[in-house]
Amino acid sequence: MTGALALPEAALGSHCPYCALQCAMRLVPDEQDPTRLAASARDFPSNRGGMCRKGWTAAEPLQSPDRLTTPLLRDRKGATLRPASWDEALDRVVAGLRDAQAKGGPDAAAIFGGGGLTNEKAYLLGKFARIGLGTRNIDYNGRFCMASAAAAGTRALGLDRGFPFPLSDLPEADAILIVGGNPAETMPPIMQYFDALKAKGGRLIVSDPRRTATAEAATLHLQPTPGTDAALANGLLHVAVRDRLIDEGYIAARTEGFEAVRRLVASWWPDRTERVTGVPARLIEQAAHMLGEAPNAYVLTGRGPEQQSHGVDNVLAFINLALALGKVGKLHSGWGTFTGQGNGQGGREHGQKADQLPGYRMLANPEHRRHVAAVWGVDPDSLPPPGPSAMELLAQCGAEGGIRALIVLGANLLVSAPAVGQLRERLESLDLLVVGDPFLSETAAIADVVLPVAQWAEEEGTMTNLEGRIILRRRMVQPAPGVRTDAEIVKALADRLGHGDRFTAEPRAIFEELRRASAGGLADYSGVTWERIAAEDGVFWPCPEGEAGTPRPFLDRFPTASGRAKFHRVDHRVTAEEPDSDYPLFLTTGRVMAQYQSGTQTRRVAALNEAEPAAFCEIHAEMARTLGIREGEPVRLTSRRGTALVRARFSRSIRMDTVFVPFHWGGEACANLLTSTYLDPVSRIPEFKVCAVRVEPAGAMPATADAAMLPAGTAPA
Ligand SMILES: Nc1nc2c(c(=O)[nH]1)N[C@H]1C(S)=C(S)[C@@H](COP(=O)(O)OP(=O)(O)OC[C@H]3O[C@@H](n4cnc5c(=O)[nH]c(N)nc54)[C@H](O)[C@@H]3O)O[C@H]1N2
Ligand SMILES: Nc1nc2c(c(=O)[nH]1)N[C@H]1C(S)=C(S)[C@@H](COP(=O)(O)OP(=O)(O)OC[C@H]3O[C@@H](n4cnc5c(=O)[nH]c(N)nc54)[C@H](O)[C@@H]3O)O[C@H]1N2
Ligand code: SF4
Ligand SMILES: [Mo]
Repeated sequence: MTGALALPEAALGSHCPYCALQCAMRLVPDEQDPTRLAASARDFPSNRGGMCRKGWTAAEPLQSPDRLTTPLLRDRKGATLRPASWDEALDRVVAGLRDAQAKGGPDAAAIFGGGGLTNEKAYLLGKFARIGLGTRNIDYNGRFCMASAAAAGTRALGLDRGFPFPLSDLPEADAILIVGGNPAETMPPIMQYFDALKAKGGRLIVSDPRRTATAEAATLHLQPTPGTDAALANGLLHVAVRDRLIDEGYIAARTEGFEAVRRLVASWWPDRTERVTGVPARLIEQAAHMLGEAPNAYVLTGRGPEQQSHGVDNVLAFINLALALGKVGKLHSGWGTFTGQGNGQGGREHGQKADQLPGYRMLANPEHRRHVAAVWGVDPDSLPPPGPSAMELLAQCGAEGGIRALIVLGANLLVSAPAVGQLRERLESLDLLVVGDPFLSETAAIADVVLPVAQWAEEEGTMTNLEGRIILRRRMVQPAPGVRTDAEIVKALADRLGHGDRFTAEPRAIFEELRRASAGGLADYSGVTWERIAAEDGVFWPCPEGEAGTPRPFLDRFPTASGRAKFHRVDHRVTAEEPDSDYPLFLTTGRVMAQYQSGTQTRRVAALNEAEPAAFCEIHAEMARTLGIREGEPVRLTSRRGTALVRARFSRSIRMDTVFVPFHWGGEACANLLTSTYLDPVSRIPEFKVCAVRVEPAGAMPATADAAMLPAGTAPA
């Protein structure tokens, strides 16, 4: 591919393929090598011309010699993958789906989607599962990501929208509390808003067990024990009540259920909160005052408190705090969550979630089923019931009477799901595993059929960013020869299954159908058109037909039955797996700036690999010394699930009882060999942020554990 191949629309630009900030950019000829394309930032209300290193290098995977350009087939288990034609591959998939359903019923076929897929593709996957396959088994990797925040937002405020305000509102506040989010590494251009806040005298408070780059930028850093977020929130609210920082007028006018919370937090005295969280009482009081005395303030949560076996409670506890201070549903104040994946927001609104139909309608609601069935032209009774969540779906793979055939589009489970050692066995025991991916990911490498899909800049569609702003992904280059879009794959499968007349692969036509299916739902997109998106720099949902869109949905009322926000009485509960004498340290996992998710894309970019070549274990230097570990040397981490090998990286600022491993690598360095499968009872999110490990010097390091960059055409270990 060369720069000359860019389509005319490339001049208008698109958005970065990675995180939910969706920085606006375009593809331009590379200055050093004009035969190649490079990414260039463009101005847009959310990123304001900013991009991070991943965005600047995002053109590289498009031009990678490593990308798949032909389907691959495995003739039998144990055989190697061989190239095949699209017809042969699709026929094999359909035969496998039919066979699985003949033996095990409709639910023996399953789909696993992704929060990086466009709205159109998320919609299509949900529709294909329900009326193409008739299975209830569909869920997606957003379950690993946004599920706790989504459940908490819905329960407390009546709506699940990551930031219910535009980013540009942030600096207008006087204080911001970030709980377990590290935007300095995960969404760097957002830092300009926090910098602007501080420049005008506002305060930034960060709660994170590590002294992250974000914590470095804060006015005040609280360093809680992993898994104690609800206790910290209750302690902060205790001080706010005691010192009369709460807004009784607001509580009376706009909320319900405060008295039970007031009684609960009465016993969360600062010294008790200090004993549970490890955060000094003095800092708890200081933080409560900074936030409570600010006329306007935001409380923002990230994956830290959310990816826990009580992630929903943690978020609800922080929403309680924001509500009691009178800070939600008014201009320049609020609660928000940093949505993660590129389309983490839209991907959870249009039906690839186990219990949902498009427009945030629910499969369990007869009224909702009728509406969507009418758009699809099917009998509402023919729609399957809600299915199991991601981890529960995966647990059924290959099990007796369970799932026999699984299609994965937009996820790399063998790096990103918890307890991957055990998961690998389950995926290998399927009759048919199909993976659609631009690259041979770790999961694709064990599939029976691998389908080469087009990349972001080769397709069009809409995405919904972390602000709830619906934006346009433009096609900027011709697809590489041999690849197909996910929508084309779904359409081809539907054709072969005899349902072709109900499906199209044309993104714009899918969007028109999505508009109708979502009309009247919570996530109403019926007033959104591609022309409006282009003309207005995006449109905020909900946007019913004929309306302007909703940048700030809670200003007048909350979309709950009573119109009021709801407090929830949530107490601290200990984490599912506390350290003990065999596994004495907390392991927490997360991200580094230069790598994205399972690394399928960013581990193929030279500059990113140079910056962050391999996984590591961040450990306090004092703790390392007592364990006989030397800086940069290999260490073995062991949990009840397995063992991982990475290099030690010393820190003087992480908690002594906690180590951190980023999860972007597979093989022996995969953090998810260690993590547990405990789930939150409501959101069913896995507890990625807390488990117990032992850390020891490992002696020699196998070469494979350091092999971050994958040479062309190789399957990762
Ligand atoms: N560079 C980069 N950027 C990304 C991504 C990426 O892979 N790479 N992924 C995108 C996606 S999908 C997501 S979901 C977002 C995630 O964005 P973030 O939520 O900002 O990222 P994480 O690193 O997962 O976790 C945030 C912080 O939680 C802290 N933490 C760990 N345990 C606890 C705890 O018990 N309590 C508290 N309060 N904090 C804790 C960790 O130390 C970590 O610094 O990033 C998006 N952006
Ligand atoms: N230990 C630990 N594990 C975690 C987390 C953590 O903090 N700690 N975070 C969790 C979170 S928040 C998330 S979001 C998940 C993400 O985990 P994954 O779902 O594994 O993330 P990605 O690497 O984005 O996987 C997307 C895959 O789809 C491919 N792909 C990209 N675009 C397309 C497309 O348009 N179509 C198709 N078919 N494929 C495409 C990519 O090449 C890649 O292989 O990881 C979770 N796992
Ligand atoms: S990865 Fe996120 S922050 Fe970085 S350029 Fe892309 S959209 Fe922007
Ligand atoms: Mo995520």
